[in-house]
Amino acid sequence: MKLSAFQSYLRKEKIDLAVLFHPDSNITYFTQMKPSSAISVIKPKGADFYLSLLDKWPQLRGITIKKLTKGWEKELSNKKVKTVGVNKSSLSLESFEKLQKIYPSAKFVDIGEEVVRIRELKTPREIEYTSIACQITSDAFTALIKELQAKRLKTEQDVAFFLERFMKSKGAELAFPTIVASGKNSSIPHHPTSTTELVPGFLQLDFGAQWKNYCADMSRVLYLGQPTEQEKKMYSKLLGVQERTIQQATEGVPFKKLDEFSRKLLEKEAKYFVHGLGHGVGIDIHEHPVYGKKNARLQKSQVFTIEPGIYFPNKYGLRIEDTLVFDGQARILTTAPKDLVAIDPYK
Ligand SMILES: [Mn+2]
Repeated sequence: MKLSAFQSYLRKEKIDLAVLFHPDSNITYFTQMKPSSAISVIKPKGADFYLSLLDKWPQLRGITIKKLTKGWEKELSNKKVKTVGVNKSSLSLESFEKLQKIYPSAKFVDIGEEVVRIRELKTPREIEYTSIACQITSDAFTALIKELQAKRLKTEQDVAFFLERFMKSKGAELAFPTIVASGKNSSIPHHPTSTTELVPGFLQLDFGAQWKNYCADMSRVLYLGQPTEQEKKMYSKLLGVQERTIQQATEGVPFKKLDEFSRKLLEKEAKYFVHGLGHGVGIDIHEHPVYGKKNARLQKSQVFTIEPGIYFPNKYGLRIEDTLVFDGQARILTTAPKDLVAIDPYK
């Protein structure tokens, strides 16, 4: 993607080269592939990406692909190099110690923060890939409703398999392990999908497709059986909070403000909102913008989620989540309907 933007940063900061080790999603960002193993050496001019023979080598402008051999340390070794960029948040101590031997005169600086800043603003192509991932995710949800109405699914795992099979059959990968939580299980935000039979009550879903390495993230809620008035009220309150928070997503608004706004609207239920309002989405399911960070503001070309949730211990939980892009206004990419659908009768 924006390799040249990163290279101008290296020039400006007088960094001789930056070395990235697999696994590091920045390698996927620059190569648009997921290698089995890789070392990337990016210089102010040019870049060498060492890949193994296990993967198909991509053809990339401005990047020379070389074979990753056992002798890579020798090949890279250079006593003259003065400044080496590394990604602190992903580099292992083992790899770092190797780098110290390869570049004995170098000082090491973190370039991770800069790549994060570059990745935070998506190109039109990245937005296109994310939109496709979100469309497949939304379509899977619509198909699921029909499948549940036909009573073909018995367990949480059945539901997860249905969604995953649907998304994969469209050529997508999964952005993260699908969460399906039936009844009381929904009170745990990250409930591990199990072989538990579906029970009457709320059915919480949190899932996403991945299209050409770009993730979608969506949460929806269904109801098996007939919801009580109280349950309906709680659902529509949360949906109102989610929609009104999206309306506040205007240019330059601090993400912290959006988070506070949604908590205010939740009133006495705010204490059951046990996680942040959302996160950036891209190659990583969680990336920048990070809402808790000071000065994190909504900008054009960011892709992000809005996902308020409330979790009543031992009763049930609800979370409604969309992936959005900001292009002057907040546009919802996960277009699946949000009105509560009750699937009845359901035992
Ligand atoms: Mn999310």
